[in-house]
Amino acid sequence: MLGALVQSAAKLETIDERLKQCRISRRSFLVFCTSLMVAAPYGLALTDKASPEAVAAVLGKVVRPPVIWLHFQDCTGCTESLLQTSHPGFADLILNVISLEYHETLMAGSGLQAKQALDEAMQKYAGKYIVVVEGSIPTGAHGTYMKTGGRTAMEVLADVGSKAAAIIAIGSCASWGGIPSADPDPTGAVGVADLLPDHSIINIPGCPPNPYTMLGVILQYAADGTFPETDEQRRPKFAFDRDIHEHCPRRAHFDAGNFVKVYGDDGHREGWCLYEMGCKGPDTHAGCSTRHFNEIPDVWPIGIGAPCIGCTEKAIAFKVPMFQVVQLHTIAAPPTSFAPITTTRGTVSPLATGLVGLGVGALVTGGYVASRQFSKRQDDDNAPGRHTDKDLGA
Ligand code: FSX
Ligand code: SF4
Ligand code: F3S
Repeated sequence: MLGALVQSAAKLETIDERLKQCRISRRSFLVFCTSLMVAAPYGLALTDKASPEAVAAVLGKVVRPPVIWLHFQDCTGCTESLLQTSHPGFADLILNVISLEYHETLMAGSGLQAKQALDEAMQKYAGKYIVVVEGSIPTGAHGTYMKTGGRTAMEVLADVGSKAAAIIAIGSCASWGGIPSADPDPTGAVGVADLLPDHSIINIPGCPPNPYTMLGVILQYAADGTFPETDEQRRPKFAFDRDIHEHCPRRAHFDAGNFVKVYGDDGHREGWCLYEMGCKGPDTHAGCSTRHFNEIPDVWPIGIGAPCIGCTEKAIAFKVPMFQVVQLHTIAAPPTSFAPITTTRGTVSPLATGLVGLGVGALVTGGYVASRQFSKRQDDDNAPGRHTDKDLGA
């Protein structure tokens, strides 16, 4: 594969010709490739080992897949988030990478005109188009909570989905029900896979999802007709295989026991850990902590001082109360459960730690920090409203 890439890279005139045929400028394509492809494993493999030109050579072969984009019970935040990207811009995506045949929010047509556009696209590209679904599907009262063109959302999905090559469920609503499915779930909201379990479906949850996850998935599909590897919830592993907590910039504060207690307190102003404010980062798989939104550093929930609400997790988002602390299943508990410490608070001198050398020094320093935390936590545990590990079942 790599050999083929390098060979193609040597023939840049051919790539240019191809790009010209597709009406894509080489510069925008390279910017597009390098900025976007780092998101997908496919892209990672390429950008890791090959030059941008080589990446462009592969992507020069892109056959723009026809896309039909359906809206059900949603807030349009998923489309909004995608519209805010600039590397590539949404225009690049829909003009150069995919062929957007139908999108209820963006299309100029409405009513009969829109219905005709949908019918024509389904007929022309039967078996070849991708359906992107945004929003949950109401199933209560036989689906009568939502109708478009006289058909329920369930009927529209069954019809459009039946002739699709693949379906991308974008956002938590389309993935499993999202906000509309929150208790008491009056409309019986479900996700796409609940209704079409045997279809080729990839879920990109998030409320809204990170646009680069969506772009990475679409670009891989456009490049070679495959989807990235997914986990048991059909989420692409490249974006959902780690939890937020693993790469959170506030993790050092978690480990040191520095927790925000109230919004606006000194810890909050200092950027301390939001665990005690209900942050679901330790139990939430998503890439937000490393891939911020809309190319602006720190634009993601924790980056702006709000706890993660676990919007990508079916079992958490809109089910677990916002301020409830999560149990720590897979990671070390906060410092209270470190091994017993024998040093007393404040007794380890810098001179002593210097004398015993680096390795032992690290241990002692760890013990010192932990002992401080231990006594600090004991104080805190007695504070009104404090959750202890015992309360949490840890
Ligand atoms: Fe749902 Fe999309 Fe949440 Fe909104 O439209 S995933 S409510 S941010 O954006 O469907
Ligand atoms: Fe970051 Fe939340 Fe983990 Fe604290 S609990 S380190 S804020 S992910
Ligand atoms: Fe959602 Fe948490 Fe990321 S709320 S956007 S998964 S930080």
